[in-house]
Amino acid sequence: MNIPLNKHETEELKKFFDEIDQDNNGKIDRQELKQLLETIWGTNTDIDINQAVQSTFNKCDLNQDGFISFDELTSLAKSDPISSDLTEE
Ligand SMILES: [Ca+2]
Ligand SMILES: [Ca+2]
Repeated sequence: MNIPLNKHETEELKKFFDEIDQDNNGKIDRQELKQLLETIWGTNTDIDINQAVQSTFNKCDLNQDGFISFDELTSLAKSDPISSDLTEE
């Protein structure tokens, strides 16, 4: 599946990306993703956040440089409903 996001979806995704990208360097690192998940799930959760971070990176970090770029997040949003779940927070 390769459906282009419409303008609205791209803007929403960009906002979401900017929220995660706390140091505004244009890419999401593991620490930033971890903080996001801790914000969503809290620290008193049965979910293994480190594991979730790892599996998210396995899925998102297409060029495996250790960061998730906006392009990579966009690709994920097009192919995997998990990120639209997150944006519905
Ligand atoms: Ca960053
Ligand atoms: Ca990457």
